[in-house]
Amino acid sequence: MVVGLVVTAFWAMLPAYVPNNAAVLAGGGRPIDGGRTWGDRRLLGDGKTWRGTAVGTLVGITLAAGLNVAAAPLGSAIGFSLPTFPPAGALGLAAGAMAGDIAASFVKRRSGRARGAAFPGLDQLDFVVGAILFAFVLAPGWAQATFTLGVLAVIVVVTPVLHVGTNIIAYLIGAKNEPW
Ligand code: CTP
Ligand code: MG
Ligand code: K
Repeated sequence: MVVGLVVTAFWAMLPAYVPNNAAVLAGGGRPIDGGRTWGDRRLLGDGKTWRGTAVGTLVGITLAAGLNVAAAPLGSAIGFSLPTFPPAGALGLAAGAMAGDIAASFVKRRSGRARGAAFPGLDQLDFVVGAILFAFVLAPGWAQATFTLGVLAVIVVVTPVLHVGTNIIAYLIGAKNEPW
């Protein structure tokens, strides 16, 4: 029962988890804010780029398409029914994850944090809130059926653990500048 919830939650959130990591690997180039400032601070900073955002979103959508193919055979092999992703749901999760992370950078700059500074709590959940919000806007029926209260509860607990773990690995292999 609980294992089923965890498996479903993890699977349903994969198109939101992977874009962040893809953006880290693809990052660089022109910043989204074009270097603009508000007061004496950047709007978003050099850590939010067009390339990272575009690649992250595309990787998330592509991953969702792959998961759609794997859901039935893998699900019956492990004995769980794994959700599939309609195009609007996949777009919502991937683009929403990127948007949540971008919104968090705006909050970080406004609160005086430099690029790369940690903001515990926000760092681990910004993309989750963005992804689920966008999914509910773009694919409401699917999102309601997929993100039940139980699944949402698991996501809020499990995501920070996964996020911290992934970022430490990304830091250790040299893909990320900070271990958060
Ligand atoms: N990245 C990107 N575009 C995005 C998100 C991330 O290019 N939309 C890349 C950048 O190279 C960024 C790296 O991934 O430096 C790490 O992402 P993140 O930790 O989110 O950014 P920070 O550099 O820490 O900047 P911020 O403080 O604004 O979060
Ligand atoms: Mg960072
Ligand atoms: K971030």
